[in-house]
Amino acid sequence: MKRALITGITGQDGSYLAELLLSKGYEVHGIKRMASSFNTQRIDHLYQDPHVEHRTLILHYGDLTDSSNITSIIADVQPDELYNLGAQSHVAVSFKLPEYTANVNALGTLRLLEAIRFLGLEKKTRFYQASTSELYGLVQETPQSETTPFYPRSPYAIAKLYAYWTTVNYREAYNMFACNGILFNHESPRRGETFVTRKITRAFANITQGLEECLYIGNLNATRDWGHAKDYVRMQWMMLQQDEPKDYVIATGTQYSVRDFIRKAAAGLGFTLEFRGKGVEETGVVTSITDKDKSHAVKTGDVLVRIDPRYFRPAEVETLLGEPSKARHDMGWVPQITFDEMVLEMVSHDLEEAKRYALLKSNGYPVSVNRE
Ligand code: NDP
Ligand code: GDR
Repeated sequence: MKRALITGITGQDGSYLAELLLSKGYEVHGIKRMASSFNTQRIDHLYQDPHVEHRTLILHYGDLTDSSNITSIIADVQPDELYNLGAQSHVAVSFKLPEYTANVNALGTLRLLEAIRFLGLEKKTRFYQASTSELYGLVQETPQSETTPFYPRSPYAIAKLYAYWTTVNYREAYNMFACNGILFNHESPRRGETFVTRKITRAFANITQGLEECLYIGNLNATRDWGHAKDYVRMQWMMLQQDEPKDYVIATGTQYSVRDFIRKAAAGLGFTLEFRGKGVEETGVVTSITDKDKSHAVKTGDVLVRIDPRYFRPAEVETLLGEPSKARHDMGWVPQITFDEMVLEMVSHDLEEAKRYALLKSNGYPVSVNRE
């Protein structure tokens, strides 16, 4: 039985990867952070009682900022595969928390690799680093492939650049099986609520149920290459099954704007939006209702989208488009879930959630719809 250790198991990707590895018969260990309340919602369906013998999912308290903790977990687990998915992963937040972001995302990666080396596990433990299309930042060529030069544009991306090169360096210096997956944006119903896609699908679902009135958003013109997290974690596993450690771009090769995503999400909920005005005055106005049942609190003429400059970033990554042919060529990887299917899955999920909240509210229970 192979043993895997996942940092960031409580996050979007960690939860899907844990599911995948369990389905393949792995013993899965995950690092979860201490929090004042439970933060394991995404993996609760996988939870195994610690009093049961022969568990296949085991959680360890830990933090990427704590070297001794990291080293002792790796020493205990002796993993065959280590997936480093843990990070302060929000680009906008990294401008507010630059030092912490560097500590977790850059030094956290160094701590893991150094622990593997220090413990003499270089030949045993295969290492996956969650690298990112944010490394391309101010893009130097389009589409972006493994050979495109990097130009990071945020404390997040700069910290990830350090982690990227540390991974390459440990591979070259110590002959470790260490690779970078340069993943473009990937989403799902488990996406964090403050990333733009989930923010949109949640807000619109809430609006249809009368729980919110308007979506406040930043840069509508940003374009991204959005895929589905399930497809991308499959690729993370595939990379560690290769004969040689290599770095790969993982993307769909298709690009949409934030505005496109908004229109698609609206359509999934049964209304059509038209954008009017320019700059910070731009608004999204409902022009038709295609399905009255689905969108009963939405009326033609409602202004459902407004710009709020607080969501603009000090330095923006305007456009990203990936070129995943190396992954397709070497491993036969192709994404299976389309953009349209993904948006629909996200709006359907959030609509169900909004309906539950609306039911609670109508029965007098307090409901708070957090938004940032
Ligand atoms: P999430 O933000 O959903 O998950 C991040 C995980 O890291 C959570 O489990 C979080 O714990 C954990 N974490 C945060 N800080 C620490 C810390 N100090 N010590 C230990 N763990 C910590 O991210 P995703 O699942 O979306 O992404 C996974 C990885 O892939 C990240 O490294 C991200 O930067 C990278 N990435 C993501 C892409 C995407 O589009 N999703 C694209 C490219 C790269 P908690 O639950 O307690 O907050
Ligand atoms: P990103 O994802 O920064 O690409 O990082 P995010 O969804 O936060 O932003 C995508 C684009 O949308 C624009 N935008 C907004 N973003 C947020 N969060 N909130 C808004 O209100 C809003 N309005 C417009 C942003 O400016 C940006 O251009 C994600 C993270 O998962 C990283 O960890 C990962 O490395 C990259 O994807 C690839």
